[in-house]
Amino acid sequence: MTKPTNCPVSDLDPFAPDFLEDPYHDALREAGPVVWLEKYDVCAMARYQQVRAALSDWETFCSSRGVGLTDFATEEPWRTPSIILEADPPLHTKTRGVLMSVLSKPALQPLSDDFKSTADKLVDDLVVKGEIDAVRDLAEAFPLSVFPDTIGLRKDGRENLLPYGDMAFNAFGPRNELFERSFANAQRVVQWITDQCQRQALVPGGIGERIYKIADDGKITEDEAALLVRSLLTAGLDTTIFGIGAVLYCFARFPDQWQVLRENPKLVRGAFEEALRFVSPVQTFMRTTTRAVDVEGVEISEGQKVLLFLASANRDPRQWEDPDRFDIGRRTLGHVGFGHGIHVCVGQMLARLEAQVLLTSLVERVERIELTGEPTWRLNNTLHGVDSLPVKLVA
Ligand code: OVP
Repeated sequence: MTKPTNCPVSDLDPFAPDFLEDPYHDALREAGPVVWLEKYDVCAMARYQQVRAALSDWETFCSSRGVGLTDFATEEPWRTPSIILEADPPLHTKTRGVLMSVLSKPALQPLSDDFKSTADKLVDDLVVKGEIDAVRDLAEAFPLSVFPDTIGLRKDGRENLLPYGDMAFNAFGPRNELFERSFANAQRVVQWITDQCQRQALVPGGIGERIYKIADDGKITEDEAALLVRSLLTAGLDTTIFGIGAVLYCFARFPDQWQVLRENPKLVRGAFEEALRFVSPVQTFMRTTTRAVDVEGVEISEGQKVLLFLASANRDPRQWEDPDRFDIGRRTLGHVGFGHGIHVCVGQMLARLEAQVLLTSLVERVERIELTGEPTWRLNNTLHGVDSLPVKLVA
């Protein structure tokens, strides 16, 4: 692909380690509404308004050619494309409807009491321990103890879930060192995931079984049911772990905000949304243009990959007042941490349920979350979040 005329050029590598550690990209955002990344021959947008507009216009900025660097029209994807993430209407409309029906707020409501008692027990034990790693012990432990059962996965082999998520999110980026490292055991991990998506592998009573029942009703095929279960296993765990990690990181770093929440526990919902805006666990997604399109005077040609910086848009001072401040009382409506438009996160109700339940258990029991060491970041070509977060929970 060739650079559009009058488009500023950047030699930044958004998939290099230093960039991935600090992905809010003032430089990229301020360079212009569209920036050409010469390292990858892609257009980038990092301003709120353009990111949101591109996500809204799925007819021009399509997903069916992949939402990573690989252009499915000309290159082989690493796996059968997702029939929801990497699809456009009308296929997307059908598959989205299926996942909506099993992931809507009313559909998930029956899970909340169970989730709450699991969270209460987890937090009770951690408060006794006092000094913990909030990533391992909370952000990972809680989703791992509720999500696989919610889907209906068997107990053995679950250690493959996180490596698979890491692979899938790295695969949206270039074949750099991060990518290669996460694909070390690819064959074994992919095989396990593929096997768990089959009807006979799923435990009755879970969301997986419900998707297959929708196939029985004739709305989708059995093969499509398997691919939709695969979508849940790909997108449902790492993202939530990074999201919960984000909110715990924010409270450890900004203890005054924890006191605000302690005084008004109703703010748990707003707190999670603000952490998603502030940290943006999913940093980037791409689209491919289906036609030539003018964006703020820059003519982008057909078939062009466009990299959208969700993290940067969520810190755009054109949109947010004092964007680098974590403020749980802020109006977060319109943040693009879950994306926007027809592909906006279909699992957001489940993510919110998990995060809010866990935060509620914490706020009921923990007076202070004290940082006891420097957090470390886990690097991934798409995801951004804490890898370790040493804290002391003070009852
Ligand atoms: C964040 C997402 C991410 C990765 C994979 C899939 C969805 C999928 O559908 O497989 S959404």
